[in-house]
Amino acid sequence: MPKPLFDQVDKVAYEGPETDNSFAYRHYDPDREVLGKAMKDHLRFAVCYWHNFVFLGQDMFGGDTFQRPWAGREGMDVARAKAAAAFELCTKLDAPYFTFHDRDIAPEGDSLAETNGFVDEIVALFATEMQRTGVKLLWGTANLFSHPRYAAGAATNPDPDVFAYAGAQVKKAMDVTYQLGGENYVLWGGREGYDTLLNTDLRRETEQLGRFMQLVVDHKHKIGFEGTLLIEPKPMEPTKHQYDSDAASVHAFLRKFGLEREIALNIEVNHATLAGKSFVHELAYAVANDLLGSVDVNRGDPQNGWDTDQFPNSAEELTLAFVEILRGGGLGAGGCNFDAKLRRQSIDPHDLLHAHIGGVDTLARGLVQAVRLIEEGAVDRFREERYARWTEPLGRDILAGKKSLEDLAAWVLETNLEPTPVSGRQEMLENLVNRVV
Ligand code: XUL
Ligand code: CO
Repeated sequence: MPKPLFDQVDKVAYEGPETDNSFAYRHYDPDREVLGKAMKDHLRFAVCYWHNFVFLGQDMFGGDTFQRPWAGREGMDVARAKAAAAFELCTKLDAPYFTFHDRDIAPEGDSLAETNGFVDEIVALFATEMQRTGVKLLWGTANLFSHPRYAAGAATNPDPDVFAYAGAQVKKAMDVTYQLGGENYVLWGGREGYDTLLNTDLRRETEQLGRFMQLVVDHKHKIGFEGTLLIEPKPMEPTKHQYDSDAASVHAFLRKFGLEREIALNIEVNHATLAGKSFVHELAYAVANDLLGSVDVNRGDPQNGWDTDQFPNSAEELTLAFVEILRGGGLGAGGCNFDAKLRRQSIDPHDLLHAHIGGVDTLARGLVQAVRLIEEGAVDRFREERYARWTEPLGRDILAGKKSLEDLAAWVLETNLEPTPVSGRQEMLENLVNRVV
């Protein structure tokens, strides 16, 4: 039995908003019924492997800072120690799910065969731990961005050998995700983009990416994986421009290759803001186009423009997010994956507990407040009334394709039509939101 990493805590439990215990949930009450469903089944939150067990606090100006038993060490012993810590963190947080990249869980060997062997060993350990603890896999994914072979992209690489290698890696990552009962499989195209158009054939690279996605879809059906395939949009970083920029660009890509019924979206907060959009916009776009699969929850910092991947702490932002998610019928087989990392000075392992506790409580508050806003009904009623005239004959006929521009021109001239402006009432609606947050 390895020594516990979080030795000050046995279990984080719900103690209510008044508790002074910083290792307790104040809002996340897993079995509390919300809209006829347990809170834990709305949130389906996940602990990610990479930020918690791989990242050690380095930034572009300095090396590792975190106090971890594996700092400065590598190899399979370290991989086993990280797996033990991962299941310790999940069980202590009562997290129903975890997520990982293939290269988070085991080191690269001298050949793909050796690397796959390392992956298999840790996957077998995961299977035992999942059985023992009841923690489940929300999604798996492949890291197609860290190794130097992917510097010019994976599927979009000018060299088909790299495409082949990426294909082999994704096949393995999908196979083990399926083996572990993963509920989704995520594709984030970290280096599928360009740093300069001077060396980039954009048309060709897009075709390559489309072919790659089709191969992923084919493999899913071949192995009988029933989980959802998800693309995670992000506009840049590490590339200057990433093809999967935002929900709308991924939608256009999916339609171009006829994949819009095969692949959904994993929307990440800080990727949305990096794209100059809001999280709630990206969710609304996904919901409006039946593409919402799952979410990566985190936040950026309003003062800098990059992907800081901080733990979410704005209940207001998450309230509006949950309004969209609930409008779309909830997250289904998706969940809320904490794609978030500690700050460089938060060096104690227990900071991982504080970070997740705050994040989970913020999600819980967002959910409850969204339900309050929906149940109060005034915002939805206002929205509905705003469009009510589209259910009258003129609106209905326009949408049904029964009116040409000539018909409309004749109607306007005949009736001397002059539309009456009405207020959009933005401030009043904002006041309604402020009543619940
Ligand atoms: C990177 C990012 C990834 C994906 C999975 O910004 O969000 O960790 O979530 O590859
Ligand atoms: Co992410």
